[in-house]
Formats: sequence, structure tokens, C-alpha cells
Amino acid sequence: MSPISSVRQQLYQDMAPLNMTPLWEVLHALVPPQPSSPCVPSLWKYEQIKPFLKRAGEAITAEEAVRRVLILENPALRGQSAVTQSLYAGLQLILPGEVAPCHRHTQSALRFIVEGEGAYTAVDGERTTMHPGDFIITPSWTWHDHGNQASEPVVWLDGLDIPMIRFFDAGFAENDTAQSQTVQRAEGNSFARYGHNMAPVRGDAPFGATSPIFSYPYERSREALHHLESNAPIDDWDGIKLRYINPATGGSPMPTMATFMQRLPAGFEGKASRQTDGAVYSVVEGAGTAYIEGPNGPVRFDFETRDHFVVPSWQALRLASVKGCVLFSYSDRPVHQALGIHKEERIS
Ligand code: GTQ
Repeated sequence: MSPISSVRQQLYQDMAPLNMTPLWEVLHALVPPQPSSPCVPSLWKYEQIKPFLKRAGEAITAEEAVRRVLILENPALRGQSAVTQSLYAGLQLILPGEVAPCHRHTQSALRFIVEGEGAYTAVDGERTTMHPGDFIITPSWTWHDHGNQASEPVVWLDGLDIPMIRFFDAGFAENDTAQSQTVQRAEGNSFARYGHNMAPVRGDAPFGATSPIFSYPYERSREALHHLESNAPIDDWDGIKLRYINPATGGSPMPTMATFMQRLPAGFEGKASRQTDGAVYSVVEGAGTAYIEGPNGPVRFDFETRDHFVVPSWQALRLASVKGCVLFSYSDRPVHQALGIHKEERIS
């Protein structure tokens, strides 16, 4: 060791008991020239996942598990219950006759229905029936329980801001005394009030910064995408992509998560783009290919209906589809935007 480096090593060693460390050894990593997420792109094929959901259904009841969920962990973040540094993803299964008991927490949740029909989620006294492709919201700190009174198993994607709330050490949770909350309003009330480009004349938004709509039915988003496919220009990067909104603000449905629905027409060969918000994708219909520039080199994911994949921050994504497909996705974009750090680059 040169004299200068041994002087430095001694300095570091002597200050260590005081919990101090020199910035100059880590500065480049702390303030990188561009985002360099440790997360890697990852694909979860539904045909591989489904047997494990089935086995989970045999191994534990929804009631005992509270939430019977298999977490989709980023391969670079194993053990952290995180799909990106800020987001959580999991697949939840509820069998006929089961109830996932009522609780509430500060974490916001989205449910994106992957398979099966007829289960419900109840939020703040109102139930919503699930259909594949529906996007359902559980606002922060609202009581919610799930149940299945239909005849088939139902699987949905849970997207939560768990890692973000953990980062801020701001998580609270509470169990209700009842398993299922009492229904206080007819199903469809919130959609009738807020889901038709109208809103009640009086009264504040019931959930603050979160959308007053619990369920955004796939029927409606699908219709919009198909109309635009036939009657409007196709974006070279995104195909046809719409963001879900909180009708009271025009902003994202939840303060921490943005959600999107996108159609790639048959024969689509998209251009690449990257954004600071890492995103999780759920394949709603059809099949296609995602090309992602991961930290360990380019990867290619051939996806089909019900597959899931994650595109980490600032890793370029290019989408293609031979026969056409529909993709749902969510990201932490509203937080980037609130902080003024959101960045997107469209690569031509
Ligand atoms: O349904 O409330 O996947 O609290 C993780 C935590 C689902 C839920 C998850 C939760 C829930």
C-alpha cells in the first residue's frame, strides 16, 4: 500500500467507531450520472405460476393467510418483497366460498383481475364484482375485504406501494373486528357518481387524493382502445396507450401509482423508450415481445395473456406484437412528477 492510501485507510478505520465514513469513496455511486437501478427485467409466465397458485390454494386458506398471495420479487431484490425499489407486485388467489378478512393500511393497493370472474372486493361499505381486465382500487387507510361467492377461483395482480411506504417508515395497519364489512351502498354507486364524466354537485372527494372510482371496468377501457385503433394515429412507441385518471383531479388514480392500458395493433414494431419510473406489466389479451436493455445486457421476453413482467427505471423498452395485444401497467410515476424528477426519453 502506498503511504497515502495507508494514511486514508487508517483515517477510515479510526473514524468508523463514530459511525462516520468519507463521501469521496462513494460519491460517484450516490450521485450517478444517470439512474443505474440494481433491478433487473424479469418475466413471470402464467403457465409456470399457475401450478404454484393452485398448490397455495391447497396449502392455506385465504382466512388463515389473511391474503393468499405469491409475491413477484425482482430477482435482484430477493427477500425484500419488492418488484422494483418502490413497488410491490403479487398474485392473489381466492377460492369459491372464501373470505380474505377486513383490514386497512396506509399502503395504497390496486387489483388487476387476471383470471376468473365473480369474486368481489369491498371498500368502505361498497362491493365491486371482479371481471378479467378490471382495474380496482383500494385507497390508503380504507377498510377492505375480499370474497368469492362465485363458482370459480379468481386470481388478480396486487400492485402496492409497500416498499415506498417502508422507505418512509410511514406504515400503519389495523384489523377489523368483523371478517367482512357491512354493505352500506348498492354496488355501482361510486361508478354511477364518478364514472360517467359527471360528479355529485355537493360534497368533497371521499378519498382525498385517491380516485372516488373503485373499479374501472375493462369493458370500457377496451372499447376506448379499440375505437382509437381504428380511428386515430398509432403512436410509434406506445401503440395506443391511455392512462387511468382520478376524475376529480385529472391526475393519477392513486397518489403513489399511475396505471395504464395499452393496445399494440397486429404487426406493431415499436420504437424504444425509457423512463425514470419502473413499471410492472400484466398481459391482458394476446401476445407479443418486450425487448429491454437491462443492466446485464439486452433481454427478450416473449409474453402471452396473463404473463407479467417488470421494466426497471431507465432501462429502455421496445414492444412488438405480431397478432396484437393489450397490456396493463403501473408505475410510481406520480411520485416522480410530484418531486419534479420524472424523465422520459423516446429513442428513435
Ligand atoms: O389485499 O390488502 O398483496 O394488504 C399485500 C398486502 C394484498 C390486501 C397484498 C395487502 C393486500
